[in-house]
Amino acid sequence: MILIPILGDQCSHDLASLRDVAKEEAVVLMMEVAEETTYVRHHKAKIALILSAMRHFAAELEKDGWTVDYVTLDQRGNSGSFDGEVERAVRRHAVERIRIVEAGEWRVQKTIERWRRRFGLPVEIIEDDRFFCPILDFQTWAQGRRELVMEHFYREMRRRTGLLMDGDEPEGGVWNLDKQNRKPPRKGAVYPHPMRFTPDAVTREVLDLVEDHFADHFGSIEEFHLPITAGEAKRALGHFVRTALPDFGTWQDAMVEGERFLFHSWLSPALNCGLLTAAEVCEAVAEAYAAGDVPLNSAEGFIRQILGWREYMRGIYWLEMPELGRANALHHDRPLPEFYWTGETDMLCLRQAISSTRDLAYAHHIERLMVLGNFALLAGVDPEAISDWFLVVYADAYEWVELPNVVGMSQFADGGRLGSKPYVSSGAYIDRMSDYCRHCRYDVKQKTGEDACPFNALYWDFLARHERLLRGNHRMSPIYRNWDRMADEQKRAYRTSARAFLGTLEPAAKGWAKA
Ligand code: FAD
Ligand code: DLZ
Ligand code: SF4
Repeated sequence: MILIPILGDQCSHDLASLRDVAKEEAVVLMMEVAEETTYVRHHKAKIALILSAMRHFAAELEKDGWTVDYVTLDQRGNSGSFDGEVERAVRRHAVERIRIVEAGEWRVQKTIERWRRRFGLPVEIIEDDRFFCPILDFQTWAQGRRELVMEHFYREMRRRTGLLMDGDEPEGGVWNLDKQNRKPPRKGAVYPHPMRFTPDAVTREVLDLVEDHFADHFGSIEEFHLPITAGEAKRALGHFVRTALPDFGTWQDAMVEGERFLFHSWLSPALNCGLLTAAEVCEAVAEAYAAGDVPLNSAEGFIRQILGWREYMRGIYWLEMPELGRANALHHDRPLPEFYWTGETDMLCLRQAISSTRDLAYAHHIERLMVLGNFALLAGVDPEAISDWFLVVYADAYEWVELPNVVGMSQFADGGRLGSKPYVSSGAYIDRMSDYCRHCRYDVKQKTGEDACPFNALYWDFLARHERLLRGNHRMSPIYRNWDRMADEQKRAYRTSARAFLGTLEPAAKGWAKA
């Protein structure tokens, strides 16, 4: 018998381990295990999504003729770990070999690599071809390059896949239309909403289980409406392409009070647990463009997120692990402020992003980068603490995509290997790209003092603190020239204001992210 363990983020019917195997010679093993539900104390919605998707996927496989050995979280004898459950399954079935698709996370991959020795059985670890770029291909691309520029990687991927290509040339004659994609919110705009799915009996049972077992985890599941089967995810994709994609590009960076999604897709939870493949999503977008339903700036902007950023982040993760998990180039050591968990802060932009995160396990990209990440970086929060937070709170968070985004892109903790400069801004950027500041208790126009937007003083204080490292960066030098022109008194006022504000931050209680 061949044992085919399928992990929670591998709920894909075309999974490589299910190909070229006779169904009658195989047992599929799916395991709900405590180790995965609590290695960080995930948002309740993320646990609900994974367990419900796994249960639905197992039922679909059985319908399709596979024998599935499904271990539920509450099952008697559940050992609580992948190791323990594979060991029990090896004893239950006459297993001759194990066949598994490589794990998404480094920690789990290391576990799988020990199985051959542990169980004394052949273990076939198969490449995860749901990604466009195999891990080894990325490593070959990265070899010998001093800078790993995403845009260069992306162009190579466009050529390789033929997506939005006109022969050897990019569709429309340019590779990247981002210049058209930075518009602030438009007054009176009406935003579509991602498709919502009413929980069925299986999902309702999982939601009850989550409330029972994980009551003290962060977040709410009252608004749980995510797609949990491939069929639902496909409908959500179609709905997005019709209703939001045409405007996705232009308002990609905008933020609006009370609007959680704007023109974003909210497809990442389905994509990352395997209900949708990256190819399926990119092809749907390219087809909509070819049919004339979507402008090029939106189609290109969206495809770049998946074919470019998503693949690039995965490549970086496997290139840089395990060191990436410990990176702290700026030597930041401030504990995460408690308000990241409670939402109790007067800063409206942060309150908005945190309430969306709590209620939906979602915040869109620019909130993650320029509000939540920006604040943590300016305040000097320990990258591991903010990374744990990001891994806990989003339904799409798996370490392979979370860590490079947080530690690399957002916190500059890799010293600039991933991004050529830190993503930092004062309140002016948030004011330009949102309508938040109008209703905030702080004044975004004031530079220093108790009523001034905290981002303003924190921004200059950050630049002053890290002058030695950052002044030489050619993309930062115009900013340092502004600093140089500033009167000493002004500089001192910024630094005093920043220190006073930082002194008010309550450190997070222990136990939110990890037991
Ligand atoms: P859309 O705006 O609709 O974008 C479409 C798709 O592009 C997304 O579904 C996603 O698959 C992909 N994408 C876009 N940007 C990125 C990116 N930078 N890296 C990888 N894929 C990208 N994404 C995750 O999937 N998991 C995470 O844990 C995660 N953590 C992040 C942490 C920080 C600090 C930052 C700045 C970004 C993070 N991202 C993460 C990337 C991005 O913010 C999310 O993919 C996106 O917000 C998901 O929402 P959406 O599906 O509505 O995206
Ligand atoms: C995220 C998650 C959770 C919460 N629970 C499970 C689980 O019980 N069983 C399982 O197979 N997978 C789960 N996952 C997803 C895994 O963490 C994910 O598949 C691995 O981290 C990938 O390496
Ligand atoms: Fe955020 Fe500052 Fe604007 Fe308030 S004033 S919403 S803290 S950027």
